This record gives sequence, structure tokens and C-alpha cells, in this order.
Amino acid sequence: MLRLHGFSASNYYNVPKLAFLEKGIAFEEVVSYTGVGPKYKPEYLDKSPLGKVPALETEEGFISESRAILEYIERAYPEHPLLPASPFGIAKVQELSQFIELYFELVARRVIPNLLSGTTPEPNVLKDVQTGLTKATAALAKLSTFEQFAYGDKFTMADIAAILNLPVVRNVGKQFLGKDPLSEVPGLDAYCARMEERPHVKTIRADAAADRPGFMAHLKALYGI
Ligand SMILES: N[C@@H](CCC(=O)N[C@@H](CS)C(=O)NCC(=O)O)C(=O)O
Repeated sequence: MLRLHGFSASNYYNVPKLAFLEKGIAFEEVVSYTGVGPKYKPEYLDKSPLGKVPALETEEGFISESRAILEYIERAYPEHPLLPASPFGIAKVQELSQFIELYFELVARRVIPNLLSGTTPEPNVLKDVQTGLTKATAALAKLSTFEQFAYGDKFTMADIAAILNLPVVRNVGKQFLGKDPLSEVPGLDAYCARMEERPHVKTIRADAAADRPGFMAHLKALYGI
């Protein structure tokens, strides 16, 4: 059986996890928190070269990088597709997914250590984060109206990207920028509320909440934060 390594409080781990759930594919979860190295699970570096979560264990070997894992899942298990049929549709879903990851998640991620440790970000870092998120927020409405799904009339990988990454941006905005920048995107609040009603999204949220104390205890034990 496919074994997914990582932890449920991780948005990246939840990318393949939500894909498995939505596609109805059986998988096993193996808990590995971040911070692999000499003090914690050094063998994990053979699964994911930079020690990042998630890693997928298949009969042929390990795959790291959530995007590569998603592509593997989609090709190995074509039923209940998470991509449209047309080449153009596929490209648009990939475009939106990549946009969300590069220009929202990775920008907001710079201050996640502050969010987790309750510390104040460096002013220059915070300024960069604000500038990046403001630019991306204005551009997002050009890629999706969020009328039904993130792209088109079916649930796709773009919804997975939106569901898992945009809450991180909202949290960073509310905590450090004095507002949730995404509430300005037309249709997005209603879209997010609809997505939260999906049974598998509820599972992802419940598992993330249940995992958070374990993750925080791990951070304290490993890094003292
Ligand atoms: N590009 C990677 C990013 C994964 C990632 O950053 N995961 C975080 C947990 S949410 C992690 O493992 N961080 C530890 C580290 O970067 O050393 C992917 O898409 O899988």
C-alpha cells in the first residue's frame, strides 16, 4: 500500500492527502515531523533529500515534492481525475496552482516561524511579505472568479492548492498585517466557505487540529520553541 510520510498539521503534506481522499485511494499515514537530521530521523533524508514533508513511499521507491507526488497520483490513478480533459484546461489548473504556491504560500511562509513561535517578524521581511501578498492578491482575480470551483466546474488540483495554502495567507495577514488581504478577492470568501463544507476537507481540518499539539511538542523538543 502507498505510504504517505509527514504530518497532518502540514499544508504541503495535506496536498497529496486530500488528493488521495478525493480520489478514493487507500493509503497509510506515517508520522514524520520536520527537522530531520542527526537528532531526529536521519534516515528520512533517504526519502526526501532536503528532509521536507511530504514523501510518498511507492513500490518503486520514494517521491518527494508535493507537486511531483500529485502528478504521480493522477497518472497512476486516473479515476476521479483532478485535472480537466483538455491541454488548455490542464495548463490553466497548473498555472493557478503554481501561482498560489509561489506568490502566496511561499511569500507568507517567510513569517511562519514567527507565527509558530509568537515572535515579531523583522520589519524588512514583513515589508517584503506585504508587498508580495498585495501584488498577488490584485492578480488572483485575473486567474479565477471562484464562482464554482477554482477553475471550471469540477474539483481540481487548483482547489487543493487554494484550500490548503490560502488559509496560511489569511493567518499571516490577520496576525501581522492587520487585515486578511484575501477578503478583497471577489467571490473568494464564499468559495472558501463552500470548500470547507466538503467532507474530505473537514477530515483534513480535523486531522490538522488533532496533530497540532504533537507538532508543537516536537518543535519544543527539537528546537526549544
Ligand atoms: N516544495 C516542497 C515544500 C514542502 C515543505 O516545505 N514542507 C514543510 C512542512 S509544511 C517542511 O518540510 N519544512 C521543513 C524544511 O523545509 O526543512 C513540497 O511541495 O513538498
